[in-house]
Amino acid sequence: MPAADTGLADLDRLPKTETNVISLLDDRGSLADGFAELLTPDQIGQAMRLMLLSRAIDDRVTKLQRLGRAGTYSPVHGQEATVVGSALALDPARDWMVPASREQPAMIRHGLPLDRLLAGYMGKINFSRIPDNVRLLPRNQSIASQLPHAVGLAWALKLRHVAGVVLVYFGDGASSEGDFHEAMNLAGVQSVPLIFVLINNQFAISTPVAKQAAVTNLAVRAAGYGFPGFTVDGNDLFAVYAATQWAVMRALAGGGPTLIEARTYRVGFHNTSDNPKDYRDEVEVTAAVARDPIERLRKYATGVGAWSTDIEIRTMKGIASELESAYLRAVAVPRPGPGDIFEHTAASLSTRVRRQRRQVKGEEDNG
Ligand SMILES: Cc1ncc(C[n+]2csc(CCOP(=O)(O)OP(=O)(O)O)c2C)c(N)n1
Repeated sequence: MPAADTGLADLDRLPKTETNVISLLDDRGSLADGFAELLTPDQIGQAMRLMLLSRAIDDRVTKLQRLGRAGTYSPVHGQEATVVGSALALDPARDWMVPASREQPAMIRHGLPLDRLLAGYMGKINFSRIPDNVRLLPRNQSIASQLPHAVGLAWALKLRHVAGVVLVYFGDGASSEGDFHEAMNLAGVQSVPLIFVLINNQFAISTPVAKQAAVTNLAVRAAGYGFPGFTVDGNDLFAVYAATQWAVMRALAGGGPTLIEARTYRVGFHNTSDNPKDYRDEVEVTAAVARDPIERLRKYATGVGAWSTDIEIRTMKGIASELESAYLRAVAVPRPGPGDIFEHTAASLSTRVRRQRRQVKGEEDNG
Protein backbone atom coordinates (compact mmCIF):
# COMPACT_ATOMS: atom_id res chain seq x y z
CA MET A 1 0.00 0.00 0.00
CA PRO A 2 1.48 3.39 -0.90
CA ALA A 3 2.72 5.33 2.13
CA ALA A 4 0.77 8.61 2.22
CA ASP A 5 3.72 11.03 2.08
CA THR A 6 6.03 9.32 -0.44
CA GLY A 7 3.72 7.37 -2.78
CA LEU A 8 6.13 4.50 -2.14
CA ALA A 9 4.95 0.99 -1.34
CA ASP A 10 5.52 0.29 2.34
CA LEU A 11 7.59 -2.91 2.39
CA ASP A 12 6.11 -4.28 5.62
CA ARG A 13 2.61 -3.92 4.27
CA LEU A 14 3.21 -5.63 0.93
CA PRO A 15 1.16 -8.86 0.86
CA LYS A 16 3.13 -12.06 1.29
CA THR A 17 2.42 -15.74 0.70
CA GLU A 18 2.62 -18.35 3.48
CA THR A 19 6.25 -18.87 2.52
CA ASN A 20 7.01 -15.15 2.90
CA VAL A 21 7.17 -14.31 -0.79
CA ILE A 22 5.94 -10.81 -1.72
CA SER A 23 3.05 -11.29 -4.11
CA LEU A 24 0.66 -8.65 -5.51
CA LEU A 25 -0.62 -10.01 -8.81
CA ASP A 26 -1.73 -13.64 -8.77
CA ASP A 27 -1.79 -16.24 -11.55
CA ARG A 28 -5.35 -15.31 -12.48
CA GLY A 29 -4.28 -11.69 -13.02
CA SER A 30 -6.01 -10.27 -9.96
CA LEU A 31 -4.21 -7.56 -8.04
CA ALA A 32 -4.17 -7.23 -4.23
CA ASP A 33 -6.36 -4.40 -2.94
CA GLY A 34 -4.75 -0.97 -2.73
CA PHE A 35 -2.11 -1.39 -5.46
CA ALA A 36 -3.95 -0.25 -8.58
CA GLU A 37 -2.07 3.05 -8.55
CA LEU A 38 1.38 1.47 -8.30
CA LEU A 39 1.84 1.50 -12.09
CA THR A 40 0.11 3.91 -14.48
CA PRO A 41 -1.71 2.54 -17.56
CA ASP A 42 1.20 3.91 -19.62
CA GLN A 43 3.75 2.00 -17.53
CA ILE A 44 1.66 -1.18 -17.82
CA GLY A 45 1.55 -0.74 -21.60
CA GLN A 46 5.31 -0.14 -21.67
CA ALA A 47 5.88 -3.27 -19.56
CA MET A 48 3.70 -5.41 -21.85
CA ARG A 49 5.56 -4.12 -24.89
CA LEU A 50 8.99 -4.78 -23.39
CA MET A 51 7.98 -8.29 -22.32
CA LEU A 52 6.59 -9.10 -25.77
CA LEU A 53 9.66 -7.58 -27.42
CA SER A 54 11.83 -9.75 -25.16
CA ARG A 55 10.10 -12.90 -26.34
CA ALA A 56 10.39 -11.79 -29.96
CA ILE A 57 14.15 -11.21 -29.45
CA ASP A 58 14.47 -14.69 -27.90
CA ASP A 59 12.80 -16.18 -30.94
CA ARG A 60 14.72 -14.16 -33.52
CA VAL A 61 18.21 -14.55 -32.08
CA THR A 62 17.68 -18.26 -31.41
CA LYS A 63 16.78 -18.71 -35.09
CA LEU A 64 19.80 -16.63 -36.15
CA GLN A 65 22.00 -18.85 -33.99
CA ARG A 66 20.56 -22.00 -35.61
CA LEU A 67 21.30 -20.46 -39.03
CA GLY A 68 24.88 -19.77 -38.00
CA ARG A 69 24.36 -15.99 -38.10
CA ALA A 70 24.58 -15.35 -34.35
CA GLY A 71 26.63 -16.77 -31.50
CA THR A 72 25.44 -18.30 -28.25
CA TYR A 73 22.20 -16.84 -26.92
CA SER A 74 20.60 -17.07 -23.46
CA PRO A 75 16.82 -16.53 -23.59
CA VAL A 76 14.80 -14.54 -21.06
CA HIS A 77 11.65 -16.67 -21.50
CA GLY A 78 9.77 -16.97 -18.18
CA GLN A 79 11.82 -14.29 -16.42
CA GLU A 80 10.36 -11.23 -18.18
CA ALA A 81 8.46 -9.82 -15.19
CA THR A 82 11.62 -9.89 -13.07
CA VAL A 83 13.81 -8.02 -15.53
CA VAL A 84 11.19 -5.60 -16.82
CA GLY A 85 9.63 -4.87 -13.40
CA SER A 86 13.01 -4.09 -11.85
CA ALA A 87 14.22 -2.01 -14.82
CA LEU A 88 11.07 0.12 -14.73
CA ALA A 89 11.89 1.17 -11.16
CA LEU A 90 15.15 2.78 -12.34
CA ASP A 91 15.74 6.22 -13.80
CA PRO A 92 18.05 5.65 -16.80
CA ALA A 93 19.23 9.27 -16.60
CA ARG A 94 20.39 8.78 -13.01
CA ASP A 95 20.90 5.08 -12.21
CA TRP A 96 23.32 2.44 -13.43
CA MET A 97 22.52 -1.10 -14.55
CA VAL A 98 24.94 -4.01 -14.40
CA PRO A 99 23.57 -7.04 -16.26
CA ALA A 100 24.46 -10.73 -16.18
CA SER A 101 23.62 -12.44 -19.47
CA ARG A 102 19.85 -12.71 -19.94
CA GLU A 103 18.36 -9.32 -19.14
CA GLN A 104 17.85 -8.09 -22.71
CA PRO A 105 14.60 -6.06 -22.20
CA ALA A 106 16.07 -4.36 -19.13
CA MET A 107 19.11 -3.27 -21.15
CA ILE A 108 16.87 -1.89 -23.88
CA ARG A 109 14.66 -0.05 -21.40
CA HIS A 110 17.83 1.42 -19.90
CA GLY A 111 18.88 2.86 -23.27
CA LEU A 112 20.77 0.22 -25.28
CA PRO A 113 19.60 0.49 -28.92
CA LEU A 114 18.15 -2.76 -30.29
CA ASP A 115 20.47 -2.81 -33.32
CA ARG A 116 23.52 -2.69 -31.02
CA LEU A 117 22.09 -5.47 -28.85
CA LEU A 118 21.57 -7.70 -31.91
CA ALA A 119 24.98 -6.78 -33.32
CA GLY A 120 26.57 -8.01 -30.09
CA TYR A 121 25.24 -11.53 -30.71
CA MET A 122 26.56 -11.32 -34.27
CA GLY A 123 30.11 -10.60 -33.13
CA LYS A 124 30.09 -6.99 -34.34
CA ILE A 125 32.13 -5.81 -31.39
CA ASN A 126 32.74 -2.26 -32.64
CA PHE A 127 29.11 -1.41 -33.33
CA SER A 128 27.69 -3.22 -30.29
CA ARG A 129 29.57 -0.94 -27.92
CA ILE A 130 27.35 0.72 -25.30
CA PRO A 131 26.90 4.43 -26.15
CA ASP A 132 28.70 6.79 -23.77
CA ASN A 133 25.54 8.37 -22.40
CA VAL A 134 23.95 5.04 -21.41
CA ARG A 135 24.53 4.06 -17.79
CA LEU A 136 24.92 0.37 -18.53
CA LEU A 137 27.76 -2.14 -18.26
CA PRO A 138 28.18 -4.89 -20.88
CA ARG A 139 26.62 -8.34 -20.57
CA ASN A 140 28.72 -10.55 -18.38
CA GLN A 141 29.51 -14.20 -19.15
CA SER A 142 31.92 -14.86 -16.31
CA ILE A 143 29.49 -15.84 -13.57
CA ALA A 144 29.30 -13.39 -10.63
CA SER A 145 32.29 -11.28 -11.69
CA GLN A 146 29.95 -8.33 -12.36
CA LEU A 147 29.09 -8.17 -8.64
CA PRO A 148 32.36 -6.67 -7.35
CA HIS A 149 32.27 -4.27 -10.33
CA ALA A 150 28.78 -3.15 -9.30
CA VAL A 151 29.94 -2.53 -5.73
CA GLY A 152 32.83 -0.43 -7.02
CA LEU A 153 30.49 1.57 -9.22
CA ALA A 154 28.05 2.19 -6.36
CA TRP A 155 30.89 3.07 -4.01
CA ALA A 156 32.18 5.59 -6.56
CA LEU A 157 28.74 7.25 -6.73
CA LYS A 158 28.76 7.52 -2.96
CA LEU A 159 32.32 8.86 -2.70
CA ARG A 160 31.66 11.44 -5.43
CA HIS A 161 28.29 12.44 -3.94
CA VAL A 162 26.55 11.65 -7.23
CA ALA A 163 22.83 10.97 -6.85
CA GLY A 164 21.91 7.57 -8.24
CA VAL A 165 21.84 3.86 -7.54
CA VAL A 166 23.30 0.77 -9.16
CA LEU A 167 21.22 -2.32 -9.87
CA VAL A 168 23.05 -5.57 -10.53
CA TYR A 169 21.50 -8.78 -11.91
CA PHE A 170 22.81 -12.27 -11.21
CA GLY A 171 21.53 -15.82 -10.90
CA ASP A 172 21.10 -18.43 -8.18
CA GLY A 173 24.24 -20.12 -9.48
CA ALA A 174 26.18 -16.87 -9.16
CA SER A 175 25.09 -16.65 -5.52
CA SER A 176 27.33 -19.64 -4.77
CA GLU A 177 30.45 -17.87 -6.03
CA GLY A 178 33.01 -16.19 -3.81
CA ASP A 179 32.52 -12.96 -5.77
CA PHE A 180 28.92 -12.79 -4.55
CA HIS A 181 29.87 -13.06 -0.87
CA GLU A 182 32.77 -10.61 -1.20
CA ALA A 183 30.55 -8.12 -3.01
CA MET A 184 27.75 -8.46 -0.45
CA ASN A 185 30.20 -7.94 2.39
CA LEU A 186 31.86 -4.85 0.94
CA ALA A 187 28.50 -3.38 -0.11
CA GLY A 188 27.25 -3.78 3.47
CA VAL A 189 30.40 -2.43 5.11
CA GLN A 190 30.52 0.64 2.85
CA SER A 191 26.72 0.99 2.78
CA VAL A 192 26.72 1.63 -0.97
CA PRO A 193 23.61 2.50 -3.03
CA LEU A 194 23.28 -0.93 -4.65
CA ILE A 195 20.37 -3.24 -5.38
CA PHE A 196 21.31 -6.90 -5.77
CA VAL A 197 18.66 -8.59 -7.92
CA LEU A 198 19.14 -12.33 -7.51
CA ILE A 199 17.18 -13.99 -10.31
CA ASN A 200 16.40 -17.39 -8.89
CA ASN A 201 15.32 -19.23 -12.03
CA GLN A 202 15.85 -22.59 -10.26
CA PHE A 203 18.86 -23.70 -12.33
CA ALA A 204 22.51 -23.01 -12.96
CA ILE A 205 22.57 -24.76 -16.34
CA SER A 206 21.69 -28.31 -15.15
CA THR A 207 22.29 -27.81 -11.42
CA PRO A 208 19.04 -27.24 -9.49
CA VAL A 209 19.08 -24.60 -6.78
CA ALA A 210 18.73 -27.26 -4.05
CA LYS A 211 22.23 -28.43 -5.00
CA GLN A 212 23.58 -24.86 -4.87
CA ALA A 213 22.44 -23.87 -1.41
CA ALA A 214 21.49 -25.54 1.87
CA VAL A 215 18.99 -22.76 2.56
CA THR A 216 15.67 -22.65 0.72
CA ASN A 217 15.42 -18.88 1.00
CA LEU A 218 18.40 -17.21 -0.68
CA ALA A 219 17.32 -13.75 0.51
CA VAL A 220 18.21 -14.58 4.12
CA ARG A 221 21.86 -14.31 3.17
CA ALA A 222 21.62 -10.51 3.29
CA ALA A 223 21.26 -10.66 7.09
CA GLY A 224 24.81 -11.97 7.34
CA TYR A 225 26.04 -8.81 5.64
CA GLY A 226 23.95 -6.33 7.63
CA PHE A 227 21.29 -5.22 5.17
CA PRO A 228 17.74 -6.20 4.18
CA GLY A 229 16.93 -9.11 1.93
CA PHE A 230 13.55 -10.38 0.83
CA THR A 231 11.91 -12.61 -1.74
CA VAL A 232 9.40 -11.59 -4.38
CA ASP A 233 7.34 -13.56 -6.86
CA GLY A 234 9.50 -13.00 -9.93
CA ASN A 235 6.57 -13.67 -12.29
CA ASP A 236 4.64 -10.79 -10.76
CA LEU A 237 5.51 -7.47 -12.40
CA PHE A 238 3.84 -5.48 -9.64
CA ALA A 239 5.68 -7.24 -6.81
CA VAL A 240 9.06 -6.89 -8.52
CA TYR A 241 8.42 -3.24 -9.29
CA ALA A 242 7.25 -2.40 -5.75
CA ALA A 243 10.21 -4.17 -4.12
CA THR A 244 12.76 -2.58 -6.46
CA GLN A 245 11.21 0.86 -6.05
CA TRP A 246 11.47 0.46 -2.27
CA ALA A 247 15.14 -0.54 -2.54
CA VAL A 248 15.90 2.36 -4.91
CA MET A 249 14.36 4.92 -2.55
CA ARG A 250 16.19 3.42 0.39
CA ALA A 251 19.53 3.56 -1.45
CA LEU A 252 18.92 7.14 -2.64
CA ALA A 253 18.18 8.16 0.93
CA GLY A 254 21.59 6.81 2.01
CA GLY A 255 20.19 3.60 3.53
CA GLY A 256 22.61 1.31 1.68
CA PRO A 257 22.18 -1.96 -0.24
CA THR A 258 19.26 -4.38 -0.54
CA LEU A 259 19.10 -7.98 -1.76
CA ILE A 260 15.98 -8.92 -3.72
CA GLU A 261 15.53 -12.60 -4.55
CA ALA A 262 13.10 -12.82 -7.48
CA ARG A 263 11.75 -16.37 -7.62
CA THR A 264 10.96 -17.41 -11.17
CA TYR A 265 11.63 -20.23 -13.63
CA ARG A 266 13.81 -20.53 -16.72
CA VAL A 267 11.29 -21.93 -19.18
CA GLY A 268 13.65 -22.29 -22.13
CA PHE A 269 17.09 -23.79 -22.46
CA HIS A 270 20.03 -22.34 -20.51
CA ASN A 271 21.48 -21.20 -23.81
CA THR A 272 21.51 -22.30 -27.43
CA SER A 273 24.05 -25.06 -26.68
CA ASP A 274 21.92 -26.69 -23.97
CA ASN A 275 19.16 -29.32 -24.04
CA PRO A 276 17.20 -29.09 -20.76
CA LYS A 277 15.22 -32.26 -21.57
CA ASP A 278 18.34 -34.13 -20.48
CA TYR A 279 18.04 -33.00 -16.88
CA ARG A 280 14.58 -31.78 -15.96
CA ASP A 281 11.04 -33.01 -15.82
CA GLU A 282 8.58 -31.74 -18.44
CA VAL A 283 5.82 -31.73 -15.78
CA GLU A 284 7.75 -29.03 -13.93
CA VAL A 285 8.17 -26.99 -17.13
CA THR A 286 4.46 -27.27 -17.94
CA ALA A 287 3.62 -25.96 -14.46
CA ALA A 288 5.99 -23.03 -14.99
CA VAL A 289 4.45 -22.22 -18.37
CA ALA A 290 1.05 -22.02 -16.64
CA ARG A 291 2.51 -19.27 -14.45
CA ASP A 292 3.59 -17.23 -17.48
CA PRO A 293 4.36 -13.63 -16.43
CA ILE A 294 3.15 -12.09 -19.68
CA GLU A 295 -0.19 -13.88 -19.62
CA ARG A 296 -0.68 -12.82 -16.00
CA LEU A 297 -0.09 -9.14 -16.76
CA ARG A 298 -2.14 -9.41 -19.97
CA LYS A 299 -5.15 -10.64 -17.95
CA TYR A 300 -4.84 -7.84 -15.41
CA ALA A 301 -4.17 -5.11 -17.97
CA THR A 302 -7.08 -6.24 -20.15
CA GLY A 303 -9.39 -6.24 -17.12
CA VAL A 304 -8.54 -2.62 -16.25
CA GLY A 305 -8.71 -1.41 -19.86
CA ALA A 306 -4.96 -0.79 -20.24
CA TRP A 307 -4.59 -3.55 -22.90
CA SER A 308 -6.69 -5.24 -25.57
CA THR A 309 -6.38 -7.67 -28.48
CA ASP A 310 -6.25 -4.70 -30.87
CA ILE A 311 -3.43 -3.06 -28.90
CA GLU A 312 -1.56 -6.36 -28.85
CA ILE A 313 -1.90 -6.88 -32.61
CA ARG A 314 -0.65 -3.35 -33.25
CA THR A 315 2.18 -3.80 -30.74
CA MET A 316 3.29 -7.09 -32.31
CA LYS A 317 3.36 -5.48 -35.76
CA GLY A 318 5.46 -2.62 -34.40
CA ILE A 319 7.84 -5.08 -32.69
CA ALA A 320 8.22 -7.14 -35.89
CA SER A 321 9.18 -4.11 -37.98
CA GLU A 322 11.42 -2.67 -35.26
CA LEU A 323 13.26 -6.00 -34.98
CA GLU A 324 13.59 -6.38 -38.73
CA SER A 325 15.05 -2.92 -39.29
CA ALA A 326 17.39 -3.28 -36.28
CA TYR A 327 18.53 -6.64 -37.66
CA LEU A 328 19.16 -5.18 -41.13
CA ARG A 329 21.20 -2.35 -39.62
CA ALA A 330 23.23 -4.84 -37.57
CA VAL A 331 23.83 -7.04 -40.63
CA ALA A 332 25.04 -4.03 -42.64
CA VAL A 333 27.78 -3.23 -40.12
CA PRO A 334 31.19 -4.54 -41.29
CA ARG A 335 32.72 -7.43 -39.39
CA PRO A 336 35.48 -6.40 -36.97
CA GLY A 337 39.03 -6.68 -38.22
CA PRO A 338 41.78 -8.73 -36.58
CA GLY A 339 42.97 -6.96 -33.49
CA ASP A 340 39.79 -4.89 -32.97
CA ILE A 341 39.07 -6.85 -29.83
CA PHE A 342 42.01 -5.09 -28.17
CA GLU A 343 40.25 -1.76 -28.62
CA HIS A 344 37.44 -2.66 -26.24
CA THR A 345 39.07 -4.18 -23.21
CA ALA A 346 41.10 -1.52 -21.42
CA ALA A 347 41.66 2.25 -21.45
CA SER A 348 45.37 1.72 -22.08
CA LEU A 349 47.14 -1.48 -23.03
CA SER A 350 50.11 -3.01 -21.26
CA THR A 351 53.33 -3.63 -23.19
CA ARG A 352 52.62 -7.37 -23.36
CA VAL A 353 49.08 -6.86 -24.70
CA ARG A 354 50.31 -4.24 -27.19
CA ARG A 355 52.76 -6.84 -28.47
CA GLN A 356 49.95 -9.40 -28.80
CA ARG A 357 47.92 -6.86 -30.76
CA ARG A 358 50.80 -6.33 -33.20
CA GLN A 359 51.12 -10.12 -33.61
CA VAL A 360 47.39 -10.56 -34.26
CA LYS A 361 47.41 -7.74 -36.80
CA GLY A 362 50.46 -9.29 -38.50
CA GLU A 363 52.55 -6.20 -37.82
CA GLU A 364 56.28 -6.39 -37.34
CA ASP A 365 57.19 -7.15 -33.74
CA ASN A 366 60.14 -5.10 -32.53
CA GLY A 367 59.71 -6.25 -28.94
C1 LIG B 1 33.18 -18.16 -13.49
C2 LIG B 1 32.34 -19.04 -14.35
N1 LIG B 1 32.16 -20.34 -14.00
C3 LIG B 1 31.40 -21.17 -14.77
C4 LIG B 1 30.82 -20.69 -15.91
C5 LIG B 1 29.95 -21.60 -16.77
N2 LIG B 1 28.54 -21.20 -16.61
C6 LIG B 1 27.93 -20.43 -17.54
S1 LIG B 1 26.36 -20.08 -17.10
C7 LIG B 1 26.48 -20.95 -15.67
C8 LIG B 1 25.31 -21.07 -14.73
C9 LIG B 1 24.83 -19.75 -14.24
O1 LIG B 1 23.70 -19.93 -13.45
P1 LIG B 1 23.01 -18.73 -12.76
O2 LIG B 1 24.00 -17.87 -12.08
O3 LIG B 1 21.92 -19.30 -11.92
O4 LIG B 1 22.40 -17.87 -13.96
P2 LIG B 1 21.44 -18.30 -15.15
O5 LIG B 1 22.32 -18.73 -16.28
O6 LIG B 1 20.54 -19.38 -14.65
O7 LIG B 1 20.69 -17.06 -15.51
C10 LIG B 1 27.74 -21.51 -15.54
C11 LIG B 1 28.16 -22.34 -14.41
C12 LIG B 1 31.05 -19.33 -16.27
N3 LIG B 1 30.50 -18.79 -17.36
N4 LIG B 1 31.79 -18.54 -15.47
